[in-house]
Amino acid sequence: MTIDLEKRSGCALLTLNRPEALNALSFDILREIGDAFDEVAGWKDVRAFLITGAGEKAFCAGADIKELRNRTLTEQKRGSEFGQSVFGKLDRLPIASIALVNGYAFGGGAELALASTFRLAGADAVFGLPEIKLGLIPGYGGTQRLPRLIGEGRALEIIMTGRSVKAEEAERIGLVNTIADGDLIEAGLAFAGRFTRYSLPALEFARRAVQRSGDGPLHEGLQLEADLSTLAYQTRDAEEGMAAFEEKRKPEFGDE
Ligand code: CO8
Repeated sequence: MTIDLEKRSGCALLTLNRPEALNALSFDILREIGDAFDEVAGWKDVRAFLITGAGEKAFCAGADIKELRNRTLTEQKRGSEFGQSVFGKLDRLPIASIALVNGYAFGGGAELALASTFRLAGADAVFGLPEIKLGLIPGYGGTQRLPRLIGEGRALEIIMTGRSVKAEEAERIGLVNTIADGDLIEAGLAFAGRFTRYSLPALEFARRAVQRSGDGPLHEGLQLEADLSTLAYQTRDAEEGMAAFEEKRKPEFGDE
């Protein structure tokens, strides 16, 4: 196995564990990541999903370049679609995911972080989509998720120059939510603690509505918002939340 999957303080924690290759995404590790996402989807007792990379140097240095060579076009296309489908599983999880980016997040590694709900950077984090330097372009979602996050102009500049983005700039342009001091896993658990006390259905509906905001026409997004806010309204948690407000007490959400 080249990943570790465990539970930590009410969260799922996945560690890419191939530090000798800077956690590069071989086909095997991608498959393991996909299986881990499926497994976590069935865990009822976790409220957020943290993803990190083993070793001091890298979150993940991208697709395994040594494996990329000598592929047929069909293999290449399937490879790209496979990586996209693995990272796409994060969107469909009932819980939010947080990429804890230590060191390099390049290529497919940056794309894994982009597919996560939130990104926390260590002070040493460096992002990049350097595929252009290999004569390639991003293939695991980077051309679609980066512009949605930071805008087309900045995304084009980063993708077409292949330049690196350090933690401070990443925070300034909205590529990461925040820079964390100290132990990144502790920081990730603390970050998760800022929302995991709320009702899981409400958190999921909010995430789904916001994630669709860049996808289509405004009127469709507004319809989805109306539908999901009505679903949230029908939960016991909404009843409890509004009752607790009136009774001037803290709500006790039961995730239903
Ligand atoms: N793939 C395979 N091995 C890697 C990768 C990688 N992406 N990155 C690092 N490694 C290996 C190195 O080969 C080296 O192994 P060895 O010791 O056996 O030579 C080991 O990890 C340590 O790396 P370095 O010695 O290079 O470490 P440095 O600190 O000198 O440099 C860097 C760190 C700057 C991160 C450097 O390793 C680097 O530039 N790596 C490549 C980054 C990159 O270009 N990533 C993008 C890859 S392409 C991609 O992600 C998407 C392609 C399109 C998808 C298509 C789908 C099929």
